[in-house]
Amino acid sequence: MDKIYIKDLEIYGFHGVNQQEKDMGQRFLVSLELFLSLQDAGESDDLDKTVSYAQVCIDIEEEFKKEKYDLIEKAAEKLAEFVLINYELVDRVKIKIKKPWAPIGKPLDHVSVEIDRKWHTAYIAIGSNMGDKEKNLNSAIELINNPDFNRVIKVSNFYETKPVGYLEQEEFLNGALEIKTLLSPKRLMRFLLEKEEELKRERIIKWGPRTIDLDILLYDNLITSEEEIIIPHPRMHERLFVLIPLLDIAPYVIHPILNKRVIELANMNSEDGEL
Ligand code: PH2
Ligand code: MG
Ligand code: MG
Repeated sequence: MDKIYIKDLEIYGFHGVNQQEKDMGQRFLVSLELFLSLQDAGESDDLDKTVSYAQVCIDIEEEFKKEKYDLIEKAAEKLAEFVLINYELVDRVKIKIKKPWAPIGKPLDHVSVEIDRKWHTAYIAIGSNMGDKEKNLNSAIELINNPDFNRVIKVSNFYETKPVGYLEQEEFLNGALEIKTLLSPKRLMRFLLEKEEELKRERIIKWGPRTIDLDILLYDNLITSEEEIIIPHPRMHERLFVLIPLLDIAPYVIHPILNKRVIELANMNSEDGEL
């Protein structure tokens, strides 16, 4: 991937655990690696096709001085978020913050932290079979599209589906979303659980009626083996109520364990399945 480097931008800031650092401030050196394709700009010689490093320096300085954090870890995290949210062409960023004059009374060249952050692509299944189902799905989509860290990119059609598993319940309305997210899988899962709570989901019967169910299906090409968060979703490949909506928005996306496209998984199920 192409990159723009900004090395050791000097910024006077006020981050530090010691009160003296917050009061007096000190010089920091901030380095960035912006990952973006430079090919269009290289061909056209047009600044609008890339990111102005001059503008990044101005913006980064302002952002860095806005708050006084205890930790350079926090300052780095905030800068990474700022860059990914405000520069649409940048999909990954590395931020390094050096503190060459940290007041620790020891001779050292500098202390520093470096972090590497990017937009991830995730697919989410949404379902409801209580109350105003369509309204529940639309409310969930609105809540998921949190501008601080998520972007809903694609929304499937909604499909009425017969309950699978526990049968004595109303029909479902099911859909699927493609999102870009800055959240890790665990944080994304926690975030979705919070949104389920907000939409008053009550967990009474396993696989039973619910106002809203939000499940992570895929997250980049990630394969996890933890029990709390299993990705890809362990049953997605055998559920038409997941695959049919997913087919609308991601027919050629590949299931990283089965190594099959969504369209192939849907075909494998549709011979005997019904929606
Ligand atoms: N969700 C379940 C169990 N059964 N059936 C349909 N049709 N749609 C669902 O979303 C669904 C289900 C567990 O999450
Ligand atoms: Mg579910
Ligand atoms: Mg669920």
